[in-house]
Amino acid sequence: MNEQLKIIFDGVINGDQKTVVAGVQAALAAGVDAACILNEGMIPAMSQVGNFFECGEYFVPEMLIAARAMKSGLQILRPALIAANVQAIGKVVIGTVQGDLHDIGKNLVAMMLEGAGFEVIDLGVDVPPQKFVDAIQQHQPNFVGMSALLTTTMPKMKITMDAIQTASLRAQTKIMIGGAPVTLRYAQEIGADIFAPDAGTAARLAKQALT
Ligand code: B1M
Repeated sequence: MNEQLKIIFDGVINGDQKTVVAGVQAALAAGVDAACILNEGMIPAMSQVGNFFECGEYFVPEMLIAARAMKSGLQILRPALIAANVQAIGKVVIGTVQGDLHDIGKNLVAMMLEGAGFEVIDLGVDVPPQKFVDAIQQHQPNFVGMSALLTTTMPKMKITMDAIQTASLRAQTKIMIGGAPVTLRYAQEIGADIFAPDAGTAARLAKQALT
């Protein structure tokens, strides 16, 4: 990895927003390819952050500041990526299910997915089943991600899946679910394709499921 990419890589891992922004600006000014900055500097850094989180070396605050640094860097990089016509590796529609206002975990998952190279359409919180259906029709995502933090809102995952099925959209999109009360067993019970216990795993499994 060249010195400029290493600065960006370390900046994301350390959650150092200023270093990442300055690093991306410097790399672009030096003529480093935007896709290379993304694919060889920023995405591997965010994937390392995910690994640290999965193995308990990083906790939520470290992941949040790393994701914020990544987002700031992406803002600088985005115009260059668009100009270079760099395609996202896939598209995800994500939201917290109806009746549920918790979004910290869902936002982390969205940021990790973005960090992994996905285009993320975030529907926010308290998302009714029909809004997921409409978003699938509009955006044609590879995945739909649902988050729930309350045992009382978990059943909305199944209701949303049923609405997706009724709209004949189930075959074209994989469904990933997660959130503190959600388990692999529940995911299997309702027929979701992917369960992820944390944001790092969510990004890793989403990437795996594309291949
Ligand atoms: Co609420 N809340 N809350 N709350 N809240 C919990 C969840 C609770 C466990 C607290 C408790 O009683 N011990 C409890 C639920 C109990 C239950 O259902 N059995 C609870 C309750 C009861 C409530 C209210 C009903 C309280 C009330 O008003 N009486 C109310 C409900 C409001 C509503 O949603 N309708 C309520 C409100 C709130 C606040 C608004 C105050 C606030 C939310 C702020 C916000 O999100 N913007 C809040 C908070 C902060 C919490 C706790 C303290 C923290 C949740 C959190 O952000 N965790 C929580 C207690 C706790 O967890 N210790 C609690 C950090 C976050 C990073 O983790 O969301 O699990 P998490 O996300 C992880 C994974 O689960 C996974 O990846 C993330 C990162 O690793 N993941 C996914 C999440 N979504 C995923 C999706 C995926 C894949 C992985 O694929 C798509």
